[in-house]
Amino acid sequence: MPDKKLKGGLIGCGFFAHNHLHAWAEIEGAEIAALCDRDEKRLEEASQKFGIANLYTDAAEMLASEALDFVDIATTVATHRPLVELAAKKGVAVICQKPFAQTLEDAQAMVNACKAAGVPLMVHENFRWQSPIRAVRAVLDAGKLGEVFWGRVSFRSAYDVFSGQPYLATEERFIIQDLGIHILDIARFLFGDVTHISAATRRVNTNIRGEDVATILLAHENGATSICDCSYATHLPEELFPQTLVEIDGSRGTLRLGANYQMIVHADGHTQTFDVSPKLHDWANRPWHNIQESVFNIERHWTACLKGGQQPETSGADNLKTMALVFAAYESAAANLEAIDVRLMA
Ligand code: NAD
Ligand code: 89V
Repeated sequence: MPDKKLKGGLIGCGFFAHNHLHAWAEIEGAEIAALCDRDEKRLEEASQKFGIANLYTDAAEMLASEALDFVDIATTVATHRPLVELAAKKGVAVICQKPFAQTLEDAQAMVNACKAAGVPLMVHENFRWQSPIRAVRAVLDAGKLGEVFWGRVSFRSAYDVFSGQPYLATEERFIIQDLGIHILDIARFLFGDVTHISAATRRVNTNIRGEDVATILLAHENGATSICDCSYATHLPEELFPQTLVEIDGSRGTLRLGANYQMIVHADGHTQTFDVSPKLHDWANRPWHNIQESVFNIERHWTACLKGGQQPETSGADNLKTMALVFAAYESAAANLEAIDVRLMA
């Protein structure tokens, strides 16, 4: 007999949730059985597009009426804590979009609430689930580069993210909280946890409120040093949005994940080039397909973890460490690049 499908409820049917819904429709072991959005128009649009009939404008009502195995929260950050705590109270497992929280206190409270309720909690931190980033990690795991001593994770673009996500232009904090968070998480994923961080930020685009450029230096527990740099003010001859580029130097060789998903590994005197392009799902659209594929990958991971009783890779507890980097980066930038000891935070 085939495994019973897990039943999920999606909260927040906005811009990015459509990617969640497309990906869920392809996940074998799970289905979205109900939708919730306090905006009826958005709720109706998603219902029509994805053929989901159980609709709610109130998350508490959805949780009271539906027998759900999990909720997938795709609202913006201000609503994460009340929604996560609501699901925990009902004993329902939770996926929560990034940025998980606006303060470390809120993030810790959500982790505590889910732990006390005994429900799994995963943060939808999907960039590390992009297949080019997994390919980089596989090279490291194979030990091909020897001891890694330096890395760079870089995202530089002038793509107009504000038309799809207008809130990004009006928040006091922008690039580190929205995008740098992914880049910092990739640095943790590739080079390990961090002891100290320094950052400088700048706002180039005067039409937005927050910073749109950040340069961040990380000292990792294993002695490696990395740079995370991100910009939405960088006009390149070829616009690479939303590609993350990676450089790694190790004692036996180097790795470069360059433009258009070309990965070059030079180790022990031999050079190999790999095309690590992401899969283009039927529903995906370029240039977003890299991110869209990672949504499918992280949802599949969640489904396997929930069925198998394992902790997801980007559990709430794990994400506290990424959140600590975000807050420490802002603290450092406000104090003119002062080095912050992040071990004292998470
Ligand atoms: P959005 O504003 O377009 O959509 C959010 C939706 O949530 C809205 O329709 C709103 O009405 C609804 N909502 C808000 N509070 C609610 C509540 N209490 N109950 C029910 N519905 C509620 O935002 P978006 O651009 O889709 O972003 C959502 C989240 O996804 C953000 O946290 C953003 O950072 C994140 N995001 C992640 C990625 C990624 O790759 N991981 C990409 C884009 C956006
Ligand atoms: O991934 C994100 O959170 C998006 C984008 C890639 C546009 O920054 O907001």
